Amino acid sequence: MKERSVDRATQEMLQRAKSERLETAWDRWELQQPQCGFGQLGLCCRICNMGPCRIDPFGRGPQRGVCGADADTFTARHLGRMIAAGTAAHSDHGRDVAHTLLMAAEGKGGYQIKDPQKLRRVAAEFGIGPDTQSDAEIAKSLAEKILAEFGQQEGELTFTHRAPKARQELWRKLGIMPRGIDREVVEMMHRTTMGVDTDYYNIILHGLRTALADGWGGSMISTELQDILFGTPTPLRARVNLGVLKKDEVNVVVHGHEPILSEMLVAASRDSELQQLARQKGAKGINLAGICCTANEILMRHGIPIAGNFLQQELALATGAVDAMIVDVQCIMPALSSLAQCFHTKLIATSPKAKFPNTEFIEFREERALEVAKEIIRRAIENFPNRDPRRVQIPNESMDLIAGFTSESVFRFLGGRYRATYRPLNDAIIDGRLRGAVGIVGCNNPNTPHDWGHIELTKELLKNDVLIVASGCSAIADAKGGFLRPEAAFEYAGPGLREICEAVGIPPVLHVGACVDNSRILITLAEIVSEGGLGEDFSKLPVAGSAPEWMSEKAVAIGFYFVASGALVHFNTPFPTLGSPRMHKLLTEDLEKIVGGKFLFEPDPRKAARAILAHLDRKRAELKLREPMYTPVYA
Ligand code: SF4
Ligand code: MSK
Repeated sequence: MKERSVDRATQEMLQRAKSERLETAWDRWELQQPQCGFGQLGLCCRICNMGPCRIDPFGRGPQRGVCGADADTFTARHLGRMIAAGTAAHSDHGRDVAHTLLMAAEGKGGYQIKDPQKLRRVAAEFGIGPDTQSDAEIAKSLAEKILAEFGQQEGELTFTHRAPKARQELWRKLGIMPRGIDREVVEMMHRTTMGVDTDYYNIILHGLRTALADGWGGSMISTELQDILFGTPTPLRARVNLGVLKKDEVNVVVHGHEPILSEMLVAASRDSELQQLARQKGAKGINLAGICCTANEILMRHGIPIAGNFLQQELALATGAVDAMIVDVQCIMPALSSLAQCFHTKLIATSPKAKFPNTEFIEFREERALEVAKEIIRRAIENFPNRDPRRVQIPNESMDLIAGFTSESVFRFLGGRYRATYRPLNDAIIDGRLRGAVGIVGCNNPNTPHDWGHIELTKELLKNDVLIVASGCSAIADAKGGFLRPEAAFEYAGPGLREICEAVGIPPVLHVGACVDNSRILITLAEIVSEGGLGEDFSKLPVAGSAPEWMSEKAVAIGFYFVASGALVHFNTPFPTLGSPRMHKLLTEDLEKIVGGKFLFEPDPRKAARAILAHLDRKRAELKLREPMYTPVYA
């Protein structure tokens, strides 16, 4: 099982799945081999009913679809639609949070404003004041203004004004400043339908604009409003991996993305009547744990343990110990419904946007949030006596971690308790103790050994004095690997990074949250630029991003908004665009001349680390910074 995952808990459960003939994503991936070459290269199109059309990559067959579209158009249209889908997912999440803020302001549902200071700070950016208004009045105006940004037809998204001035000017000059979130997504769908935009460059330019509407729009709205509603995270300790499931407690696993649901499940799981009911049913308590990004959300705010990342969702069920798995939206494998039926586990869907055949559905409504959450937990408790202890196998694997870093808490930590400033971070980069910083994010994918890409890339960068910020399933991989403990600085970091981690007591990998919280990385970069000494724009900074095991369309949108913001972004496997050499060159070379950022595709994490380090060193040289203090150590 080592070829499938580097994580021991996963290996153990895969062994179990094999012996009990339980099918997993890895088995289905193998059954799909060889995967469609046309699809991989982006050379199929089924946008209209004259197709599906294919282009022969060897030049012997057709080079155009029925309508005359060529490989450049095929690949650009497909990639544009991936960006639109990813942006739609993050942004629809943001819309739900804005709606919840409006309900909280109107006193409906059980939600409250947990960070009124942040509410006032963000409201001021939207021109809302004066401070004499009540929190509820401010929250109402803010929610209304933000909801209007989804349907805005002209103008600029407010959060784009957090970017450095030079970057905003560039976006305006290129015509890619996002106007309204829904508008950019709809326009991408329009442009890429049959017979509209066929210029690959023009399509990708709008792809950049659509992605910016995600990073500086939908995702940033999700993050900021969640902080206002549920509290801005502060660093805390917790545990991760399948070993957090308990033999003697009711195990409730929440999986998906929106903390509107998971926050209420946290409250319901602590309800004294339900705790008592659990004891009456023979359990010692209620153990809530998470999978994927919703796990990151409640980890950061409540220290709720994480059971695993994307590829562990089926394996959590395979422990036989999960009494209920509650899902909302995104990254939920359809296979869960049949797998749950092999055990006593109740799979409960909650969003009208995401129903699953043969699966219980309890609609989660914000108006009755706590009531619904309690009902869900009650069903899990009532299912506990149905658990067959002889079929329970929980791997004895879990790891300590510290999570909950935000642009605000990085600020406080690195600036010292009394001096809130990014100066020490900037100085560490300037004097070469830190070579730079890299955001490692994104998913798992059975096309790469599970967690291997995240862990190997992290190791290589840490030993070369690169500070890592991590989110999503990558942060969970690094947590399982032990990189989110302060001690990891002694085990893995180069001398410069170790010195900093030791002085301020932070791990060398900072967990910044869920996928939507990649917007925290954008905010942090904006703070670094405004602190001064490292150039006037993001594209000057010795920083980069990476999604070393990507799977989702959301990862494509994230990659594009970082590139549009001026960063080098590494993905392990290429986008489905290799069928067009011109598109590949645009993504990996030409974009840098246009927006300052570009893509790097490299499946080997060690080679990727070398390329990223070379990029950081090039940026340092351009800024005329000192040579890094310590000699590079390559694998
Ligand atoms: Fe074929 Fe053109 Fe229709 Fe695509 S849009 S399916 S290439 S005819
Ligand atoms: S959950 S998008 S697998 S990171 Fe956000 Fe993980 Fe990727 Fe889903």
